[in-house]
Amino acid sequence: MSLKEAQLSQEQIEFFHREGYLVVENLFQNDELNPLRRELAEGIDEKVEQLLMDGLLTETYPSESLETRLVKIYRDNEEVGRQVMYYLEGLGGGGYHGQEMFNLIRHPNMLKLAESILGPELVSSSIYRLRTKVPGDKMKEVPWHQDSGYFSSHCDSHLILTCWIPLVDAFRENGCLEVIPRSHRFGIVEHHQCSDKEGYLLIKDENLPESGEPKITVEVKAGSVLLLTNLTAHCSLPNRTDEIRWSVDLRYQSAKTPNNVDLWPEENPADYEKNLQIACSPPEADFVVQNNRNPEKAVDFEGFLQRRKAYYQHGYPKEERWKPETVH
Ligand SMILES: O=C(O)CCC(=O)C(=O)O
Repeated sequence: MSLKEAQLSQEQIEFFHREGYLVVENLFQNDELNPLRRELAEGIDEKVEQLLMDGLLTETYPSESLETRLVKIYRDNEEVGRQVMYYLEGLGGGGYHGQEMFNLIRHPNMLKLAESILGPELVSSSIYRLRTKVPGDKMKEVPWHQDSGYFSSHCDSHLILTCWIPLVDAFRENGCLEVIPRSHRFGIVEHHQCSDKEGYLLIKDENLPESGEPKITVEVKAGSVLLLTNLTAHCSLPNRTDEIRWSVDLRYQSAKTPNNVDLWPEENPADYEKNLQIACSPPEADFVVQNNRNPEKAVDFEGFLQRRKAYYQHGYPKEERWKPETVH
């Protein structure tokens, strides 16, 4: 898609605000996602090589595709398969920070699309995730939630745009997302911590926002993008195929909304308090991706790595938002 076409139409913008989601078809030519796919395949190579040297695996399946190689490794030894996955994803899913991930976050079509909804001054955050959805892995079935459930409460009234980008065609059988249209109109609802999936929150069925709309299964082709608001209730289905459903979810917000782009973590109590009050996800680094008045403020790859590293090393706590009543 050309840059001009990546600009959403008025009709698309109205649909997004009314329904709380929007699928933007063919934002990328399929080969535009290949550099990231290649980089991920190289990451798998690297880790597999290391595990081989450590004597932890014998068969490495070098001729398998990105969709199938890890599945084979998992089937031989789940623990080893998880090591490869966590090497890429990081434990919380937000660890991946290769050059091609950054290139996707800064892709002109992504910025144009985000600008259509959020305006020209754009901040992105490290609350982006790489999802390696291995067939049958229950940990990869994400329960019903609103993204705001994971963010600080002072950001509930601000729009944080989730851009869910499958790297392969995503459909019901391989675990695409389900969404409740118009559910973003009811504010934040109560979330609980999942006891069988550490780190995940869920909305109990009886607390799901009653928009009157039936939930829908949103199938998205590789190259297309699903947009969600931070209050849109959604979940992801099980992967019942033999291949991995790879995807990334990126997040953008207007530079006018709370963010920590000007704050560098220091052992300074004033900054500590300030970050808790301003950032929507205090442990994670926000960074400027587009500033038309001061283009030099947008980070380059080195700046992106530097900010991520500084926040990772500092380890800011999050708001304790939901009481630790656990639900399966
Ligand atoms: O990709 C998935 O399976 C879940 C994604 C999700 O829940 C999110 O992006 O908030």
